[in-house]
Amino acid sequence: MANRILLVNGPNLNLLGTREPHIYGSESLADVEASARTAAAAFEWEVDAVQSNHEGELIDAIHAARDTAVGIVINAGAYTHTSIAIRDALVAVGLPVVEVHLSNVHAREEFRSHSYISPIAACVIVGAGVQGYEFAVARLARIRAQSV
Ligand code: CA2
Repeated sequence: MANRILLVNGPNLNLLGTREPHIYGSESLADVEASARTAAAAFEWEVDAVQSNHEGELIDAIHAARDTAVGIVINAGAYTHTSIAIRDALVAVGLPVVEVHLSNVHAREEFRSHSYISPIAACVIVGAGVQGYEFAVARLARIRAQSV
């Protein structure tokens, strides 16, 4: 059985650590991915990590996970608030989804409080910074353990 999870990071998250540290912290995308890999290793999982600024590339990665992964951790960035296509892709693959946001989106502009992903996610984690990705991996592991 698959022992991999897909970690998806959306637009502009490649810039993590370079600007707006008061909102997103000072850690880089590489740090985020390393944290997720460390958390996943505790469950003997590996992480396939993708970051893209292009909606279609994110959708292609989600589709590919259908045959390779047991779950998806996703921070879709601003596509969270706009993309029915990413939501549909997540539903189509049928894997458990944990949605993560570094910042507390509910304490920011009103448009960030709406997510197309949250209604189809098994869990939503906001405002925990990079640690949120570790929580997300642990949550996926619990969901997985309860489903087998
Ligand atoms: O809080 C989050 O994780 C967000 O998903 C981040 C998105 C934002 O559009 C969502 O509303 C909340 C934006 C990521 C932008 O990342 C940057 C990092 C450093 C410098 C500039 C942008």
